[in-house]
Amino acid sequence: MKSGSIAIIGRPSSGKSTLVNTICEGKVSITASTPQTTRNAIKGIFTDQRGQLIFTDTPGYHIGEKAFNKRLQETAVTSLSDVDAILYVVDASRVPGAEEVAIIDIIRKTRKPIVVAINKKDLVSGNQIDTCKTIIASYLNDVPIFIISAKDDTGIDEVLIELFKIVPEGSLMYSEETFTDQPLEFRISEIIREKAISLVTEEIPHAIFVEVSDLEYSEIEQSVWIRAFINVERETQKGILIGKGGEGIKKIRQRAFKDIKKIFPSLQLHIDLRVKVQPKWRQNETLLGRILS
Ligand SMILES: Nc1nc2c(ncn2[C@@H]2O[C@H](COP(=O)(O)OP(=O)(O)OP(=O)(O)O)[C@@H](O)[C@H]2O)c(=O)[nH]1
Ligand SMILES: [Mg+2]
Repeated sequence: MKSGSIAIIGRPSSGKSTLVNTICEGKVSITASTPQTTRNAIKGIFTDQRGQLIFTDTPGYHIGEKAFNKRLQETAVTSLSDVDAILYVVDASRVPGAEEVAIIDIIRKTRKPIVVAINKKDLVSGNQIDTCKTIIASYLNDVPIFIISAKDDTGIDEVLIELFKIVPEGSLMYSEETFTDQPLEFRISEIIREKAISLVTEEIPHAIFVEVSDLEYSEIEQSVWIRAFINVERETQKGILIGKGGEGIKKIRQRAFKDIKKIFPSLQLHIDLRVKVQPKWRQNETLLGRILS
């Protein structure tokens, strides 16, 4: 039996979280078309007869000087230190640039086994894939490269075969049914953030963070009661999220309700969602420490 850990790293929006969800067959990590969606190191667990692969999804590696970006970078890089292998996800639909070079430099320095997955095969031409592969291979010539679509679940079996070759013999770290180890409050807050992000554009997705303030079970009523705050940086952003006549917040609540219900299928679910303004939270080191830990 094999058992090991793998960090997934790559540029923002390359499809890391989509890939971890496809592999682990569950909603491990939220996804969005806007970059810098993932903000924490998030574990997704895959188990079959071969053994167990424990993936860490990381924030997209983005070169930036702001405190917020630096913390995300740090989370991604720190995740590389404790793993048996690194799965580097490259977006085939974008020409490799400075960020790829920076990532390649970092992962090479770890001296850990690297596997490359060039993603979004479904989006691009064969030529584009070849160009991308040639560029990546010129930097990482001794590394296996696979072409996949995380969205369509193609090419991923080959990646798993390669990863199982690399990880050591060992016993299962998690039970077979476990696909993530995230605390419940965190999972719920992330689902709500995903639904809020999907309603807004430009800078607003980055200005959102969600906190669950109450989570109460009632044995008698067989129910769970959740109160959560969607925090934004400005009054105008609050207005946009709430929407005309509360339409926006209603949509977020309905969409989040559907996903959160899957976590509590047999309980009655109550969700109380509020929007709050936390000016400049991305510059507040104490808050960042709490949110991005
Ligand atoms: N067409 C296509 N789209 C994909 C594929 N994989 C991911 N996407 C899309 O790419 C966008 C980004 O996906 P994510 O999984 O959130 O990317 P990420 O690398 O986790 O992004 P960050 O967390 O911001 O670093 C989403 O709109 C996904 O639906 C794929 O294989 N094909
Ligand atoms: Mg992500």
